[in-house]
Amino acid sequence: MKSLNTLKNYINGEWVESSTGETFENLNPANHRELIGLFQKSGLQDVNKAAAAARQAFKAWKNTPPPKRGEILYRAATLLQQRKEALARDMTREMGKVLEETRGDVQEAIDMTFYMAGEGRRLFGQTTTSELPNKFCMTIRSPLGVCGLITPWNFPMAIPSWKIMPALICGNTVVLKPATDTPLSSCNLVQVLEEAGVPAGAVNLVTGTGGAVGAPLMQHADVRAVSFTGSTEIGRAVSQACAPSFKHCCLEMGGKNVIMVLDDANLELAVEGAVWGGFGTTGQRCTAASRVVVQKGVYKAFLNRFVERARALKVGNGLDPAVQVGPLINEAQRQTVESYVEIGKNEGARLLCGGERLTGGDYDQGWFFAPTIFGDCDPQIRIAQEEIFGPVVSVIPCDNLDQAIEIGNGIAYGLSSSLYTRNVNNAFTAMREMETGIFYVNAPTIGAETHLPFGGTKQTGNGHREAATAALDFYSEWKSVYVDYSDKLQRAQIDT
Ligand code: UN1
Repeated sequence: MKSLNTLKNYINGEWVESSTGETFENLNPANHRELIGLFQKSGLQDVNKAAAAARQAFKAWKNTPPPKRGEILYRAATLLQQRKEALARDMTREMGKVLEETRGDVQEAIDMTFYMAGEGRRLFGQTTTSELPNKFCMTIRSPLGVCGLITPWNFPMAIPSWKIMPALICGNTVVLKPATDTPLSSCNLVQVLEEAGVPAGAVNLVTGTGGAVGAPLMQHADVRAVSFTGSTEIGRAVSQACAPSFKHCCLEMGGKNVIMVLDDANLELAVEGAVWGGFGTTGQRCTAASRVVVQKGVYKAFLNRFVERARALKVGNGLDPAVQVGPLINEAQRQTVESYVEIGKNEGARLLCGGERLTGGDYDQGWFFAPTIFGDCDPQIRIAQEEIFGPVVSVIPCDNLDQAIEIGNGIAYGLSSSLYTRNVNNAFTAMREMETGIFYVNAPTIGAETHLPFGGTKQTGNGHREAATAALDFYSEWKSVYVDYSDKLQRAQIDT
């Protein structure tokens, strides 16, 4: 059942083939006999063309009044709303997560696009006083120029929108390099932006590998800022590529997020949260709750209930409304997950459910893996320390809140964490002590909203935040403006 749908790059307002003349296949992870489409296997020349188009378009776009830029984004958000169902279906086919979740992914893009459209009438700076008479001081936001955006496959539309929309509203132009596993959703998003009236060159899309497209993009002399979401390992390379020319660089990398459950928690709610946080999106979220730390008084009861719920999850093709957990993104990812299961077993963790690929019938056509729980984990073992990016949760016992916090913070990452408790003192103590960029009380570690800053500490990020007005701080620079209307030379710090 092969379709010959060939999708193109979008450069300078036109859909064009890559200079290499080559394409790559995008397969459905739930059924790898289904070809989603052929996509351009681009190279250096395509990056150069896209960066040149973005540079060319920059001046007119930056001088377009921000409310007008906002109107275009508003139209794009409306188009996304109208097409939500079709876009979600395309996304489930190329990425695998269940339809309910891909609808959520498109919704996140809609939310971000409306949010940033509204920013077109704000983009607030400050007015302030001067130490000298008849002098006025203010700050304004200036765009940076061409932004290179490199996005992952797990949120194929939401994450590109987190980067494109704030970049555009601030007056930048962009070149997007989407993940090779999910280029269709990026094509769909860029098509919407084209129809909404984004001028030629302001948004460019180049598909292909990280090595052939991502690397030259982050090194390109005309690119002033790079925003990357992906692994900590690649993030480090992005940071190094940006350093020699001082490109601004926003990195959103790994996570090893924790749910902490205290004896005084609503246990059923905590179990439900751990199931959604650990196995939602098949565990393929940087915010996934891959560790659960449980206080001893409820440890056994929690574990029994958690395993029971995980065993009952229906794994399959995400287009089937009865399915709760889709496949992994590709065979390489499945092998990674499998190897971590072996590591966990060898480290002495107790495998309580799952731990194996699913086979037989339709399972043989996809990259399916059973929801997996390890109990009685030592917090220091590799499966409790390293990001797996799959449906594997390590459960760790603890004595009290202090110990839970110590274990929770005892990792290299700092994206998201959560505490289940009915005690307000415990909640506020953990809120203060957790070293993560996102913290939840009585909710799992996933599900951030677009009007709050998104990002993490330690090896998760490099100090920037996406979403909310925090994103504007990355995609613009402050310009401090002094207007002297005294009609004479006034010297700051001297003519006091
Ligand atoms: C990611 O996994 O890279 O907070 C992003 C969440 C989603 C975004 C996750 N809104 O889980």
